[in-house]
Formats: sequence, structure tokens, C-alpha cells
Amino acid sequence: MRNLLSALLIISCFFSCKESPNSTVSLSGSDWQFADYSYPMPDNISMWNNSTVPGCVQKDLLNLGQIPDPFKLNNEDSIQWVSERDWVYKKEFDVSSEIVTKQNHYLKFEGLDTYASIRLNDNLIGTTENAFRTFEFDVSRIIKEHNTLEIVFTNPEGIERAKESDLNYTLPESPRVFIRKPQFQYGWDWGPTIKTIGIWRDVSLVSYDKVRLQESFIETVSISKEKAKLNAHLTIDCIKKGMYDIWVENLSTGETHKKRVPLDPSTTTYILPLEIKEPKLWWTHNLGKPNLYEYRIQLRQDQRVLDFKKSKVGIRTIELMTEKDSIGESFYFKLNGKPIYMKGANYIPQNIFLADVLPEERQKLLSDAVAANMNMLRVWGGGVYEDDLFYDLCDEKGILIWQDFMFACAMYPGDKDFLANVKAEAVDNVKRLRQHPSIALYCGNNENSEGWHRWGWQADKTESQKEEIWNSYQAVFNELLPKVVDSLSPSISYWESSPKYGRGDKRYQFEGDAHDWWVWHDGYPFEHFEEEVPRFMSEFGFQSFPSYEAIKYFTAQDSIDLNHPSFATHQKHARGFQLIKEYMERDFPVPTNDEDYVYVSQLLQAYGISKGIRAHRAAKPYNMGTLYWQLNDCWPVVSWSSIDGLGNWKALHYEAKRAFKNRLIVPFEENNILKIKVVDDSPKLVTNDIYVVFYDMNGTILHQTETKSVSTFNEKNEVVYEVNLSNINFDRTSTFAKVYFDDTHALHYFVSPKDLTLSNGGINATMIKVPTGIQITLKSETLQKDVFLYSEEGGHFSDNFFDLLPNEPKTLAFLSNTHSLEKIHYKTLNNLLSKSNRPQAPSIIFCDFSIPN
Ligand code: BMA
Repeated sequence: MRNLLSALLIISCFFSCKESPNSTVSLSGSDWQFADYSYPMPDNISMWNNSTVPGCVQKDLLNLGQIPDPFKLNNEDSIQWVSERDWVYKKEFDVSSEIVTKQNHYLKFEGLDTYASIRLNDNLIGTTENAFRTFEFDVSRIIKEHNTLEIVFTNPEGIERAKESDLNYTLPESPRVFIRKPQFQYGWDWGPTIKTIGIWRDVSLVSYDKVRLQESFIETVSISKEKAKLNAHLTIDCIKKGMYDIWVENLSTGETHKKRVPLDPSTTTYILPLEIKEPKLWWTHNLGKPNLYEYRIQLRQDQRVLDFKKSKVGIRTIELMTEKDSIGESFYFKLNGKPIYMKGANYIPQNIFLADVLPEERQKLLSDAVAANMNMLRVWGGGVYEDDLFYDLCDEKGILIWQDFMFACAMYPGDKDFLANVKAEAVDNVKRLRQHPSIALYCGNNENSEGWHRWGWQADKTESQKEEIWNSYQAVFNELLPKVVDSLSPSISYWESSPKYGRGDKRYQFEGDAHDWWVWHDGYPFEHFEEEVPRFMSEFGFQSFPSYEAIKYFTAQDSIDLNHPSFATHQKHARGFQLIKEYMERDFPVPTNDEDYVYVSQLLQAYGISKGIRAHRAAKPYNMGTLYWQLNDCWPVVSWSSIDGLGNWKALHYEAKRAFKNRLIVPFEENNILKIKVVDDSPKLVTNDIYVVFYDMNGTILHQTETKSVSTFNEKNEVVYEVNLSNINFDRTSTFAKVYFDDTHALHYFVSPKDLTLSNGGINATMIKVPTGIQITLKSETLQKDVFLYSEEGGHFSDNFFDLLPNEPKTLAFLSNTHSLEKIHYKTLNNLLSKSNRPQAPSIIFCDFSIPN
């Protein structure tokens, strides 16, 4: 579909006019060819095969059936040869005589992965060595009506080896550090090793006669209630001297600014001051509306539009506040002058085959982030600077982006060529992203500084080698990158490295952002999240198995078999299974049945991570953000994600949705006192009564506390309510407490899930077919812990992995194309804890109402 669209988008012609305007011809599509170009040459280089651009060699070979699906079984291992060879891509294309007669022509490549040399009609027009950059090559003298474009991709290995041997030491994580391409493709603890090669973003031919609007950036200069002052920075390439008109139209307000300018043949940047009266500010979706103003900028001459661009502008200020205070140093964001608590997750590329991500998949993932009440995502440094659509959607949906530069968990070179390459990459990408109101922060790298100081990387190095490596680090992350940000996007803060201090440093808890990997990597219990709360938690996580669908997909089996050999490549963490089991034994029953084990692994992940979220939010304003590791996957795998590689929500995503709501009630125990905090990120003040009811598992009230009037505005976020538990007679294993406040409530259990006394009554389910799927109402006479609904049919449950309270019916939807009621099943912790009494079949009442017309 995507390729069909780009193929159809042959030309962007601007309005009807006599003299033809500038044109952009898409050269993407499925009419490319590719061939193995390795030496010794295959017998017949004319053995060309069909290829699709954007894409990569691995995808093309897969489409041809020449390699097996690397997402399935252990096929990943058998496709490694592909990235060890050289490849050539070819496209023949015609250009209309109208376009060929234009003066200037550029071939524009938005993503070449990575070492490419490009020939047009047998002329070498350029070479590239950075997959993150956009390249333009002047082909004005070469373009014809019939053209042959050829791109040879050299495999990186030889180049990497040569660069490695230039140094008298080995850089940590070499050789990937020498190549500017997505670092996770060299293998990560949640991703396969697939070093793609090919044309991964669009290719086009840009042609014009007189002028071209090369770039536009509308910068907010100042904001008051009455007006926002903006500057439009317009970079214009002119090849024909003359008078031209610049029109800047605000399509949202109907105002147009016009300016006539004399242009000489050169590239000039004009700054045009603009204004918006009574501006509607851009807010994250949880605090207000993400208002956007749409602009159209045109270059005209004699009433003819020669070129134009459109952009959406959000009026907002965003600042990272790092100020010394009595504890250490703050780390929080101010949006439009107001401190804002960040809730979200770390984002990795949605598919290792980057060009495979469909627009609707982007839409879905970012809608899923909003649905889970996230207002920030961190685009992590081992992936890619995402495509324009990603940031457009974040702008529209009111999600802020913490943007890493693409460096992760390694030490990088600092020679002249490398620095020049990185500088060009940073300039390209900051220019591309700076218009987006969603951009909140640029961060130099992920965990490089922590790695250098804590992961033993210095052990085998001499003093002078250490000095050289650290100087290279400084040159990239403390000189080059901050300078680029400062010169191109000065209103956005730059942060050298995430985390600021590793967990071996005492300042971890008091300054900057932190990654808590005591939990998981160091095996600390989840309670550690409550014990050491940092100023901003930018990573913490725990693994779980993905959905049954994903497991069946990669094991290629109809049932769940956790001993299947394909887990050898679909669990990348050496101690992963062992850690899941150890943590499960602490807090949950450990099932012997594989399906149940997958279910409990997801409960465990949700239990641990939501414990962290609650602890972080309860520490507001000391702590001002919590981003868990990780939102999504790049293939089906056992990992830390809350949404699996097939787009299915794990228990964690449902739980994050609850824990990230603007208003969160946090009950916790200290010295046999049940203490309660009410955290509310919403700017609206609410005052209401709070009280707690203690129930047994059948819903009988054991105790109800006095009411107290409480307000959500509580600057220091103190405990607002206390219940002395020694005054109440209750059994910890068979009691739960429900805290009531305004229209929200919270549940509190007094023991770990595995120690709860749960009865094994069944659930009554009423199901009604509705146009969007099935409406389900569940009811039980006893508390049903962690109800998990699932179906063999594809679909999404509007709520899942929840506690069903005694005699409180709950209605939810199964959004699906299917209406087969008998394919919906459930599991509960009750069933697991009293396995011997497990009912043969759930007591589901099917009500097969017909779908209304
Ligand atoms: C963090 C990330 C990733 C890694 C994850 C889980 O450090 O930055 O590098 O995948 O931990 O180990």
C-alpha cells in the first residue's frame, strides 16, 4: 500500500499555472531491481531480481523466498551471510520532457544503509556513509529522459576492520561504533542481529527552474496571552536573479504575510517576523489540547506559485530545569512555564525492518501510548531518528519526546572524519525535527558514560588510551552535539547522557535522571523501586513473555511450548528465564503449565513495574518523571516491552494505563499504618471525602473508616490519610482494602499475590455481539484476582488483567472482527492458587444477540 501510494505520488504539482512549477518525482516503488555484487562476482550479474524501495536486501530476499523468515524459529542465524556480501540496486526511470528541460535537478536520498556509491547514467554522483542522513546530489548535467540509477552497497565488515586496525586499542562494543547505522541491528538483549543493507527511506528527483524553498522553520520567539511572536526562517536556493514573493499563510487563522524580495543566484536565509493573536498553546493531552497552527509557505513570481511547503506549528515553551537544591540537583520539565510530571516509556524501532512499519502501525502504537495515559516517550539512542510521521503524530496527540542522538552502550571514535560525519548527521536531524512541538529534549547518548565508568571497559586500557577515548567522548557529547542543538534549536535543552550517574554513584538518587537496573539485572526485589527513588527515572524494567499469538508465531506451533528450541533466539538475555522464575517465586504462584506460566509472567511484570510507577509518582515533586523500559518490540520476542512485537497489549500496558492516570491514589504500609497519598497531575483542584473500606474476599464489609475532606492540591505531596492497622481486626491474606476518593478508588492487598486466600468461584459472563466485536459483562460472587481474557481470534480487549470485585459487574469490549463467543476464555489467579478445584470449564453464559443493523 505504502509503495503504491508513493508510486502514485509521481509528482507534486502546485496549482494550475502556465509555467510549470518545481517538481518532485518519487523514485520509490516496487520497480527496482537488485543483485548480489560480491567479489568474486556471481556468474551472471544480469541475475537481477525485483526489489521494493524503501526496504532492504534482507526483505527483498525474503519476498523472493531466498531466505527464511528470520522472525520465526531460529532462522535469524541462517541469514547472517546477507550482510557479509555487497549488493547493487538498479532502477530505470523516465522523466518527462517538461521536467528534463528544467535547469536544476537533485537526486534526494532520505536513507541509504550505509556504505553506498551512486551512479546515474554511468556517472558516479556520490558516495555515502551514514544511514541517518538525507543526501542530495546535483544531477542537472546528467539527467535525461531515460535514466539508469545504480547504487552499490559495500558490506560494512571490511570497512569496520580497517577502522578498527587504525587504533591501537579496541573500543568497547567495536565494531558497530564505527558505522553510523542503527546500533541495535548488531544484536541487543531484545533484538535479533540483522544488519540491514539497502535503501530504507524514500528516493526522489527534485527539479526546478528558478528558486527552491530548501527549508523552512517557524520559531516561537515569545509568548504572551495577547500574542505569540514568531520568526519564519526560510532558506531559498535561487538560480535565476529576479524579484520573488514570499507568502506565509496561517491556514488556521486565515492571516497571510507577504514580502517581495530581490534574489540573486545563491542560497539565502530570510527571517520573516509573524504574530498570532491570543495564541492557543500546545499542551500534552493529559493537561490540555495539543493545539497546532497550520502554515503554508509559498515562493511566487508574477502570481505563479513556484514552490511551497506546509508545516504545523505548536506554540509552547519547554524547558528542562536542572537547578541545585538542598538535596542535589533537580531534573524536571516545565511546559508553558508549569512543572509537568512525565509518564511514559522508552521507545525502540517498531520493526527491525525499518521500512516495514506501516502508517497505521505508527498510528496504533502512539494511540496505545496515549490510551495508557503516557505524555512522554524517549526515542532511545540505539535505534533511529524516527520518520516525520512519528513526530507529526506525537505533535497531534500531545506526546512529548525525549530524543536521544543515536549512540548507545559503547565508546565511539573521535577522529576528524567521524566527527564530521556525526556533525552532518546531527545537523540534518535537528533541522528535520526542530519544528515539532513534541520535541522536549535532546540527549547525547544512552548509557555510554555509565558504561565507561562502571562496566569494566577501562580495565585493559593504558592511561593514554583511556585519555584518548574519554577525549573522543567529550568531543562528541560535550562539544559537537550541544553546539549543534544550541545553534539550530536553542530553545530545546541538551542533556549529555542518560543516565546522568550510574547506580554505582551515590549521586544517582539526588541528581539528574537515573536508570534503575538493580531490579532485573542485579536481582533486587521490586521493593527497591520504593527504597531508592531518583529525581527522574528514565529507565527501569522487567521482562515477560509476549502474547500467545506471538509465541505461536515464532515457534510455528499451535500450542504454547516454552521448551521449544526457538527460544534460543527469542530470549536474548542470558539469565532472562532464570530471573523471571526467581522473581515469580517471590510474589506469585509458579505454574507448571506453560500457558499459565506466560500469563503469570505478564502479571509479574505488571506488578513490579507498576510498583515502581506508584513509588515514583508518590514521590512527586522530588521525582518528576517515570519512563519504563520499554514500550514496544521490533519483532516477536521475550522482552521488557508492554506491547509485544505483534502489537498486543501485555498485562503491563493495561496496568500502566491505570497507574498513569492523572489522578492516582497510592496506599502503602509503614509501621503497621496504612498511609495514603493522592497524586493528581491535573490542573483542576478537587476537594472531596476520602475513606477506606476493608472487605473480605466475598465482599462482606469488615470495617469502614471515618471520612476526611482532602484536596488534590498538595504541593509537598504529603500523606493525606492514615489508618492504624493495629486497631482493626482482619486477616491479611483474605482481606482487601478499597480507598474511595471522589470518582476514583484504589485497591490495597496486605500480602503478596501468592499468599492471598482466594476462593475458586466461577465468573458469570454475559456476551453480546455488537458491530465492533463483543460486549462482555463479568460478574462474580467472590474477588477474582487478575482476570485475563483471551481469544484465539485477533482483537483487543478494552480492559484486561483486572481484579473483578465481588458482586460488582464489569462491562468491557472485545474489539474484533470476530463474533465467535465460544472462542473467548479467561484465566484468573484464583484458578491457579486453587488448582485442584479448578473448574473444567468457565461458567460463561453466552447471549447471542444479533448485531443491530
Ligand atoms: C537499558 C537499555 C538497553 C537494554 C535494556 C535492558 O540499559 O538502554 O540497552 O536493552 O537496558 O537490558
